[in-house]
Amino acid sequence: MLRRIDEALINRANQSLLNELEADYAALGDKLARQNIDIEAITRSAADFQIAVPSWGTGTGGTRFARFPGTGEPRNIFEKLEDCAVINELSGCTDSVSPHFPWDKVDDFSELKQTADEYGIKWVSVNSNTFQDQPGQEHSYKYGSLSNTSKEARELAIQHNLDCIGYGQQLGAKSLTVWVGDGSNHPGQQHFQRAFERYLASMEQIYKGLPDDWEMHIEHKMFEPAFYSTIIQDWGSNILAAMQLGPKCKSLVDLGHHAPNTNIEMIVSRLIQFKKLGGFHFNDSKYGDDDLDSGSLHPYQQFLIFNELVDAEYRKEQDFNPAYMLDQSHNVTDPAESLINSAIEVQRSFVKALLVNREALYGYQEDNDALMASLELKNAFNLDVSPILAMARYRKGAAINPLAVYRSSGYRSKMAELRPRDPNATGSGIV
Ligand SMILES: [Mn+2]
Repeated sequence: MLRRIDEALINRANQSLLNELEADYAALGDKLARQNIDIEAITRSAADFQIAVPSWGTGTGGTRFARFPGTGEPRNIFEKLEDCAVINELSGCTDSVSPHFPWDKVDDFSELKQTADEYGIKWVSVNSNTFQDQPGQEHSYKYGSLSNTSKEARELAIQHNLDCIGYGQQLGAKSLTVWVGDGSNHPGQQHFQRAFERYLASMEQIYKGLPDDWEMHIEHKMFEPAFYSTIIQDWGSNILAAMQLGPKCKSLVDLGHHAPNTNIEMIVSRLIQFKKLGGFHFNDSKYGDDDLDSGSLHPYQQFLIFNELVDAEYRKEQDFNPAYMLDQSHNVTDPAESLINSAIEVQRSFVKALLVNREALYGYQEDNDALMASLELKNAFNLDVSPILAMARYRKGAAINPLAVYRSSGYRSKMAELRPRDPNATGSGIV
């Protein structure tokens, strides 16, 4: 097993914090026991919770205005994988990576898979990129990809998605996430129905190329890079497309891809009900697709989403297995630090949702007791579950205080020496 962070460093740091953690954990355990909640069961669930890291999130993101790269950033997928291993070793809850092609394309996928295996990292959903032209590309995506009026451009986009499935198969992935930047900037520019028909016809070709045990996830986004209309602008178009394409096609919810104040948890409920929830891109936002760190602004919204997810698990909903992934753009922080912190913030929402007394909540709902129903949720949200998260990490050999260990390891400054910046490097964290 390959490692990036010295186990002895983690162990030393953990030993210095263990007494304090055990005391906090025991106190929380007593408190939960009074509510008939077994803290050990919650801690086991916390330890099982895993969220994927996006390969593109390991580098500094950027805006339309500028990108301010940090030092020691990964320059290729092998180096991104190294940083993902660091994030997992410290957080204990990110054992998979989601790659993006062609950014992460390599000549030898078996070498990439083997390296990931040695780090104990799995590959999950592969992402296609038809929102920018590649050097020398014959048919441009300027006016769209899968919905382009040009048959040649559409075929190029279809083939790229089929190629992505092939790369993913070599890595052991089981799903393809399709987000397209297709849309229009002017009223009248595009015939809505014809464009959607072209998109669906293209997606049918990709769907036919899915292996039997694969899923295809469609990601909706209401604006950007097209600012008047987008082809899959919201969950309505998304679920329509997913229903049209077939049972292996599901919808993916990126939290930032909605208008401010949208009731995302209710969208999640609808997708669960119709067996169309494929997965998530977690992030947070204030105004638009800001791609801010998960839970940094709206932790209650994130909790309410997990309330729906845990409820579906509690009800043993059939065919319910959404993929969890972060999708953030880190502009002013060390991406590894943000990803560690964000993964834990998502795990925190999951754990808090486990504390809700489902039967009590159903009772309040049946009795139309609005206040007690909302307090059942709010009381779970208000409880500090940090000792559970820290204990889950400690028992897995991860860090009780991951950020402190990361900083004391000097990882980034070591990488700054080993990874001199490539002046031609591009790529932002916006997806
Ligand atoms: Mn996304």
